[in-house]
Order: sequence, then structure tokens, then C-alpha cells
Amino acid sequence: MSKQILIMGHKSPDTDSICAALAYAELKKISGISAKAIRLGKINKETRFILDYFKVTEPEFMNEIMGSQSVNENPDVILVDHNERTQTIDGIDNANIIEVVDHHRVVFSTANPLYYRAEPVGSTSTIIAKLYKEKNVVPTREMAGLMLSAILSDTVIFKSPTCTEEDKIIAKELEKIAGVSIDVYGKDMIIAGASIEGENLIDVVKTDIKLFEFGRKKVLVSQVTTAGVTKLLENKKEIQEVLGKIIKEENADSIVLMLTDIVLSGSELLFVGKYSIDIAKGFDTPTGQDSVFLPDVLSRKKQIIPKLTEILSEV
Ligand SMILES: [Mn+2]
Repeated sequence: MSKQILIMGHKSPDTDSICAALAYAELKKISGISAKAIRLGKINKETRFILDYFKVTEPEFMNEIMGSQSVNENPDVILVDHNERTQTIDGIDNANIIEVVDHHRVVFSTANPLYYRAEPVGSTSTIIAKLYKEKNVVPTREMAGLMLSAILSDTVIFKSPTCTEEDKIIAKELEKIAGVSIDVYGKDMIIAGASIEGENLIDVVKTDIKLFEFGRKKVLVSQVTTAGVTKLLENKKEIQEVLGKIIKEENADSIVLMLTDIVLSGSELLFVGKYSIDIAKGFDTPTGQDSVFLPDVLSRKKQIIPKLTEILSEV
């Protein structure tokens, strides 16, 4: 009997990491290969919504692969949605990596030959969906729903600059099988993921935060993707207090929070800290307001950082 293959995404799993692993394990099983999906961390809110919606059980948790008596007993593993050792399971050297399916830069080397599938598309699940087609297997409604969700999540419903034409075509095909509407379901999914109900605000702001140095000025820029910026702003005072705390914790001068609303297609910017008056002015915040909504601003890298560089060089 052949060993059961373990299929896993990265640590701190996002939707793509979980859904790609589940959908690929299913395809292997259909092909007569024993396989099961594994997760290396807690399921996030968005993924929880998806699994509940399509009534799919979450993958089994595993945090380490223990060494075995002989190399022959080492488990066979497939890595999806990652290929960096720092992002994978502890004890990876006690496993045989037999295959990788990924859409990130490649920083990987192995002792043994393996199957390696890398494509610069918006999500790993796009590639998994292509593998189904190549094997002439139509995914179940559940697996189509999972793969569609992962594409919508990784590409922020096709709005991310990482989204390709192929992601859109595959998503449309999966939409039919899954029996959902991309527009309606996608927004519900993002709202579920962005819900901060019952969650620690500090954790929400710190999920996607980066520190930038503009000369000697240290500015944190955090991005929170949501479909309900208006609702989030009901807690503006609380958010500002949290931003103040984070500045201290991270030893920064200022913080800019981008509340990116995918429905309104723009970002509300909040500023707290030392240079906040200048930053607010630089982003054309009306006098007397402590935040501003910028239509069509979705990218921190392409739209916020260059502007901050300009503003802070003059302060
Ligand atoms: Mn991904």
C-alpha cells in the first residue's frame, strides 16, 4: 500500500493555502492516490465563512513532522501556495517533498527531483483548477466553491494588480459549478473576513502592517481590506487609540491606516502620531477632519508610499 500524501499550505494560513490544499487532496483521491490536506495554523475568519458556506470540514492540524527510524518511513508531502522553508512545517527535513504547486517567487532547492508547478497567476487555486481540467475532472460544487473563494480572496475580487485574465476566466467557470454569484458571494466573503466583531483591534491593524523609513522618520502603514468602511468608522475613536498604542509598541513616529473598501473602490486614511498633520494635509484632508476617503486608492505600494515619500521629504 502506498503512503498517504500530506498536502499543506503555509503557516498562518490564508484562504488560498487552505482551499488549494483541500481541493488538491480531493483531486489526488479521485485519481486513486491516497492524500489528505493538512493545515499549519488557525483557520482565519474569511476561511471559516467559506468552509461553513460549502459545508467542508477544515483540514487536520499538524505543527511538526517528527523524524522516523528510516528514510523510507518519512511521509510524502506536497507544498501548495508556498515554497520557502521559513513558511513551511517544522521538521520538513523529515519529509519527502514530492511536489510543489505555487504562485510565489521560487527560493527553493531539494536533494531529490520533484514535480514543480509554478505560474505567476493570482492564486494557487487557479493552478489547482487547471490541474483538474488537465485531468478531465470536473470539481464537485464544494471544491469549485473553495477554489473560487481562494481566487476571489487572493485577487481581492479581481482588483489586485496580481490578478490575471486567466484567474478571471477560471473563476467564471468555477462560479457556474459552485452555483454562487461572484459579486454577491465575494462581497459576503470579504465582509465576513473583515468583520472585527469579537476581535482584538490591535490584531486587526497588525495583520498587514509594515514599517517604512523616510530618512529618519519611521512611519507604520497598515492596510485593512473591508467591504464596510462606514461600519468600521463607527469605531473611529477606538481605532485611533489603538493606532497610538501601536506607535509606542513598535517604536515608530507615526502611523497611517488604510481602510481599503473593495465595494467603494477606495481607501479611508487615518493618521496618528508625530507627522500626522503634515501627512493629512499632504493627502488633501479637509480642514477640521482627522481622516480622508481617497477614491481609487487601493495599493499601499503604488499609491501611498510614493506620496508619503514626497510629503515627508518636505517636513
Ligand atoms: Mn496564494
